[in-house]
Order: sequence, then C-alpha cells, then structure tokens
Amino acid sequence: MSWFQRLKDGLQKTSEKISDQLKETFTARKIDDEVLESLEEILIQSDLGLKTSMDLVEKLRKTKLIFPDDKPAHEVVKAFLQEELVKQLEGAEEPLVFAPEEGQLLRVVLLVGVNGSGKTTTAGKLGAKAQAQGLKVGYGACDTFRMAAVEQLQEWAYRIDVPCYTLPQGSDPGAAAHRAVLQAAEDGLDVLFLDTAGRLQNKSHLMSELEKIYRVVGKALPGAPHEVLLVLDGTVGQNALSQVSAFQDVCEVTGLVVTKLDGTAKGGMILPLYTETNLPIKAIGVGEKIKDLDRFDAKAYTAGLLGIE
Ligand SMILES: Nc1nc2c(ncn2[C@@H]2O[C@H](COP(=O)(O)OP(=O)(O)OP(=O)(O)O)[C@@H](O)[C@H]2O)c(=O)[nH]1
Ligand SMILES: [Mg+2]
Repeated sequence: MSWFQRLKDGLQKTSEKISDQLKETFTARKIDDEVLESLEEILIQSDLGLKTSMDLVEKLRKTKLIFPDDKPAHEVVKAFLQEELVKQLEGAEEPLVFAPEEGQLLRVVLLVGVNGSGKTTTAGKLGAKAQAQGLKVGYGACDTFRMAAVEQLQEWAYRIDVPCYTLPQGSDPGAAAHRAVLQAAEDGLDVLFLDTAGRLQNKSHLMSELEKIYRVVGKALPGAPHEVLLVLDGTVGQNALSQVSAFQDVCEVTGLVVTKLDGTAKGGMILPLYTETNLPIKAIGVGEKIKDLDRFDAKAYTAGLLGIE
C-alpha cells in the first residue's frame, strides 16, 4: 500500500465527518449566509482552529465560486478549501534529514514529548527509514527509570538489527544520553535517535531534567542534538498546542511530529499547530506499523483530510 493510501485511510475518521457534513450543507449550487455558517461549524469541529476556519469562510464569501454542472457542489467547495489550506501549510513542509552534514561526525535526533504521545514508536519508525537510506543507525534509551521503556526501544533496535545504548535502571537520564552519544560516535554511526521519558509540561522537575539531557548531549558532541522533535498525540486535537511552548522553553525544538491521526476526527489540528507555532511538521503518523509514518506533505495531507481522490 502506498503512503498516500495509508494517509488517506488514516485520516478517514476526519475526512468522513467533513465529507458527510459538506454534502449535507452544499445541496444547492450557491453560497449564502446559512451555508457559510454551517461550513464554519464543520471546520471548527475538525479542529482546524477558530482563526483558520473563520478566514476560510470569509474567503469563500468573497470568492465567486463557479459550480460546473458535472461536479457536485460539495466537491467544488472541497477543491476550494484544499487550495486555501495548502497555501497556509506550504511553510510547514520540511525534509527529514538523517544523514550527518558535511564535516559532521554523527547526527543526533532527540525525541521529546508528554507521556504516551508516540516518541518510542516514532524513534523506531524513523530509525527504519534512516536505515533504508543506507545509513548506520543506533538508538539511545534515556528513560532509565522504566525498564519497559528501554525494552520497547530495544525491540525496535532488534527488528532492524542496530545497537541500542542505555545505562542500568535508575541511572541519570542525562548520563545515559551522554554515554549513548559517545558510544554511537565511537561505533561510527551516522545517526542516533535518542528516546526520552514522557513528561507532562507542567512538571517542572521533569522539564529541568530534559533541559539537562539537552545540555549534556551538546557537551558530548558540540552542535548536538541536531534535531529536536516534539512528538504530539494527534488525538488531543489542537489542545496539543499548549505543550509546545513549555518544551521550547527547555530545548530548541526544531520540528513537530504528529502521531495517531488515524485515531481521531480532529485531524485538522495540524493547521493551528503550524500557523500558531511556525514550527515545521517533520512527520505524521497514521498507525502503529513501521510504514505508518512519513514526512508531511501539505497536498497529500489536505487531500486525505478532505477526502479528495
Ligand atoms: N494508532 C496509532 N497508534 C500509535 C501511533 N503512534 C504510536 N502509537 C501507539 O501509541 C502508544 C504509545 O506509543 P509510544 O511510542 O510508546 O509512546 P511514548 O511517547 O514513547 O510513551 P512514553 O514513553 O510512555 O511517554 C503505543 O501503543 C503505540 O503503538 C499512531 O500513529 N497511530
Ligand atoms: Mg516511550
């Protein structure tokens, strides 16, 4: 199955809801206040955010939309919405880089986020992708308090037959990160994925622990981490926004990963997430399997979101 098909299937909960409601709303080939009001409601309900939803409706009000006879009205509206959404999301696309840059010894990718957002799974999937590009991959497990967390990452490592570095249970997470970076460099790896423990953004001791991990990684290898991915659970919708600044306060977040878009009808949340943070969406996840994660593509995402073939 192609990525686009996976993405489309994954976003089905959102796209079915939007499609059904658009069909019900645009029964006549005309735009009036009543349909515009319904449209705004539909957009808000899919978590596109208040501002984007209102802007889209205003744009549509001012646009002389042409309804060809051979196309259902809701399809015409969908095409309009997609074009507008793609414009807003253009800057959100950024390639995922795994290979070290010229003169760089090793690329370090740090994964951070609240509990259960999908960090370990994302680390596993990204590692497999990097390996498929011919790179030497390794993992570092910094969640030294929870054995199950280390084992979970080790499983991903076994699966693609690469090393997973850690320290004994109870060790300092910063020390585990430090050790992993030094070991990965010594072993001649190209890219190291550092998985961290989940932490709620309002737990200050855990946030300062992350600050320390971030700092220590930079000491082990100047310039590292080269990428800090904040992994967000898509099922919480635009509430995920409240997590971003807290993580930005303790480390330099370089991009967002949104997971579990297959488990929610709030799949529009990428819009407010990007427009309000200006952080690129580095990858999106639509399932638990290795192939259920890929880089973000505005056109493919909006097509999936709106159920456009
Ligand atoms: N449906 C679906 N499930 C996902 C996706 N990504 C992760 N999961 C599942 O979400 C659950 C939590 O994922 P983890 O990777 O363990 O999350 P985590 O952030 O490492 O969790 P902690 O380490 O406990 O903070 C697991 O059951 C994953 O299989 C996704 O894109 N779609
Ligand atoms: Mg984990």
